[in-house]
Amino acid sequence: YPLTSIPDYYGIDALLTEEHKLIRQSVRDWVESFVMPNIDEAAQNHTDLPNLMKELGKIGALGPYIPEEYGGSGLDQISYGLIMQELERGDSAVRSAASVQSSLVMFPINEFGSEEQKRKYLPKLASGEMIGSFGLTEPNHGSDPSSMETYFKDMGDHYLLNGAKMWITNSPLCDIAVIWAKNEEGKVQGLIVERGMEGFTTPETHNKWSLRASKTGELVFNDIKVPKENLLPGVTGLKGPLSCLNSARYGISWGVIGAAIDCYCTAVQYSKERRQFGKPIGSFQLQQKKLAEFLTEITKAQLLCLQLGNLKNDHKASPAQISMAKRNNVKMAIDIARESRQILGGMGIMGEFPMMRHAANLESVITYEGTHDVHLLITGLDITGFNAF
Ligand code: TGC
Ligand code: FAD
Repeated sequence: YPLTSIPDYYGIDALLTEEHKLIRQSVRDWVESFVMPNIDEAAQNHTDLPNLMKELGKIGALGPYIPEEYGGSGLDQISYGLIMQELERGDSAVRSAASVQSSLVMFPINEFGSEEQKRKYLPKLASGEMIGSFGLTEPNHGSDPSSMETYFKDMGDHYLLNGAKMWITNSPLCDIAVIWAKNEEGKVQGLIVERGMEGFTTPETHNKWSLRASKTGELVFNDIKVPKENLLPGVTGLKGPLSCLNSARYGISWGVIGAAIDCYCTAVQYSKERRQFGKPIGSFQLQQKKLAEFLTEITKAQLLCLQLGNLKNDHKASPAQISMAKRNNVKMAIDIARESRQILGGMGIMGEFPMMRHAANLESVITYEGTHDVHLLITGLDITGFNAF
């Protein structure tokens, strides 16, 4: 479909700067040339795109808001959002790779790391030379991370780390993992675990029907001796990992608009070309209802993200506001992926079209970074003051 058909129904582009539009265009061009021609095969074969992290590094998609002195680009939050949107138009796996590296690995090192940690890790993470993963979720504790069991003990000249993390994006590929564990007082702290440390393994999770172009696995810590300089000194408590989630959830809110746009544009074009009963199917009211609702929901999601980005640029976005955007926009995108597939009839189940892939990916996206229901409860708490967890 022609790129000019990408919806901007409320003229939101007028609210972007020239720099925003240039950044969006450069990521869009890269997605068109690198992701779109290869993604169906990668997803069908359950393989990741070759050299994905280095390619993302080359286009400046890793840690775009990290200061330039540490290898980032010092960009604003709307630029970050636009990058995520374009990446997820290609595939949620590509946005996931950039989300984890940027918001879950570079963000905590930049916010809570020592000067030595920032200089050691951030430039290599920004270029994609080093791959990071983020370990919060455990086999027995997903929505309730404060009950985590992974712990470390102070052994004098090092920490001794034991436990396991599950469902970890890029764990089988990672060079380092920012992981969250309890100290001897039961307080959550962050540690940087490096591949090669004795007792550290990263088994892959096989047979996913979702995010098939992304690697997922475990992080297993068996009596690992972690050097003391690998503790993140700047934060104690669950607010450490949850602040990272604020950044990643914000990026997802933008990202999923990209997946929805890809499905919408495909459905519009198909509905104009496919003829039944002697007419284009786009001339039938029932198909028009679907398309009209898609455009309405995409437009609402775009406005939500743009204002959330403004709030974030001013450091005024509350976790509950971010939660609302994550929940609303992921639901919007998964609904559009499922409904738009129907517009394509039987063709909609084929790999030549993106709907099934996006719909399957979005089943993970609606679950990770806080499930849809957890985000509902966060809004419920914000409204009423009553904790319903
Ligand atoms: P609660 O008692 O409410 O809070 C504990 C402490 O944390 C503070 N806090 C936050 N701080 C910053 N940002 C937030 N969003 C925060 N939410 C809470 C809070 O102020 C408190 O601080 P303090 O100083 O008083 O101690 O915590 P709770 O145990 O009741 O849990 C709350 C709940 C359920 C909302 C939270 O734990 C939650 O969000 N659960 C969902 C877990 C989740 O999202 N996991 C994501 C794992 S990472 C992932 O999925 C990556 S996928 C990436 C990809 O591939 O793209
Ligand atoms: P559970 O917490 O067991 O929830 C099961 C169901 O119960 C859900 O529907 C949930 O909404 C509901 N529920 C739970 N508590 C309540 C309640 N109080 N009230 C009402 N309903 C409730 N984690 C990481 O740390 N790092 C990663 O990189 C990462 N990548 C991931 C990649 C993929 C592909 C996937 C699928 C997950 C990833 N995750 C990652 C884990 C993800 O964050 C968790 O799956 C998610 O937080 C939910 O946890 P859970 O799967 O244990 O579900």
